Amino acid sequence: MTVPAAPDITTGQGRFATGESAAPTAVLQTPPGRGGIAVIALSGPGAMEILGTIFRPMKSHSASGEGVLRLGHVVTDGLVIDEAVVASHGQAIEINIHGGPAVAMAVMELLAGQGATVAPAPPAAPESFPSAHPSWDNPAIGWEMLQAIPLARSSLALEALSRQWSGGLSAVVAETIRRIDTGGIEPKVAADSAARLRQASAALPRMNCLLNPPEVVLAGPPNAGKSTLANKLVGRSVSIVHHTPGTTRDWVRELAILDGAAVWISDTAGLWENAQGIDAQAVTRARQRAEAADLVLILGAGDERTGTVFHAKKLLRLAAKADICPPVGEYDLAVSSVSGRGIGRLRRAVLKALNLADIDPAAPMAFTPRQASALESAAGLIERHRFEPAREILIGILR
Ligand SMILES: Nc1nc2c(ncn2[C@@H]2O[C@H](COP(=O)(O)OP(=O)(O)O)[C@@H](O)[C@H]2O)c(=O)[nH]1
Ligand SMILES: [Mg+2]
Repeated sequence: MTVPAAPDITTGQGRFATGESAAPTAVLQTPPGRGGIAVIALSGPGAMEILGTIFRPMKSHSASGEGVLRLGHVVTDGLVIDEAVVASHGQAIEINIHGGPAVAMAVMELLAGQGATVAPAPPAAPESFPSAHPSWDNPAIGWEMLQAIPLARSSLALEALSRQWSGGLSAVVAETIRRIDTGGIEPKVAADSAARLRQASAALPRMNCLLNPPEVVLAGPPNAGKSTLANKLVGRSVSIVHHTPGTTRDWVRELAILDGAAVWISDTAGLWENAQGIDAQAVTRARQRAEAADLVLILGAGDERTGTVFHAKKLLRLAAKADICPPVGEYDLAVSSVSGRGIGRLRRAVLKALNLADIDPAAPMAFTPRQASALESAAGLIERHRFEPAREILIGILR
């Protein structure tokens, strides 16, 4: 059994059923990545009631009225999600929140959870978005950022993308052009500039990992604690945990956010030998997923055998249930989903294995092949002191 899928706020699919036919509609009106303000329009019958469940006005702003601006907080379970300014015109309510896109998503999910129908945003008018950052005149990077933003599934990915536009990649390219223009490229400075451009280019695979969450598969014998660990890493119950071996027959895949970065976690049926019938099929599927995964976490508890041998791109061997089973044999990490032992280390080991550890979102990082290859070309030209053609290429990265 799995919990219902989280509402997809871009299509409105998978929202929770309310039993009512005419639910209010929530639309995220600002394109993601547009600075620190997002505007959500909530309208239709019942909109005010929904607003009442998520918005807590400041005491001085408690009086509502036609067109009155009210300052307050968006709250859930007593926790403040963001500061907001709310204006209402009849049943049409405008919610202005201050947080970036990730906060906007959280508020949209909250509204969906309260029964609002999430409607797609109106098509973005390209001219309405200032795709060039005022400091860098970089519309090409701004456009590529807008293309990539829908792929971002974590706040870290969003931040890394928007920082390349507002600094990072744009800044390193603009700074190199400035050095060339001021004629100050001595051999040492040229080498330094080239190295910085190459470093930004070499970051493309990491950006790809950030934007396309890698696949992590949990494998190991039945009852080793795979489903419990999957739930622990994802942060909520998605897999059934049961002491009866073989409970998870098919795989369950969920997005986990590990220290800010997104990875897919697949919980599989155990990889055990001599399985019969439907179990044999489940085992075959588990093995196929494990072989295709970017990383396999193979669990064994106590002296259990870690099961069938298979080929994995990367493997971490976990001694599971470390609270009750003293780790034995060869393993990389001892973990317990119950006591929490080793879980923080496991998160870091997973990120390290996937090249996602210690990402500084502000560091210059290419996020498209176009940027990466242009950076390489420009670096090569600068190393050979061919500054004019390098300058042309650098300008081309920005616009
Ligand atoms: N003490 C302890 N029990 C665990 C731990 N992880 C899982 N279990 C228990 O072991 C049993 C099997 O767990 P489950 O996650 O379903 O194993 P799976 O078959 O590998 O998916 C369940 O009764 C769990 O509650 C752990 O870290 N410590
Ligand atoms: Mg299981």
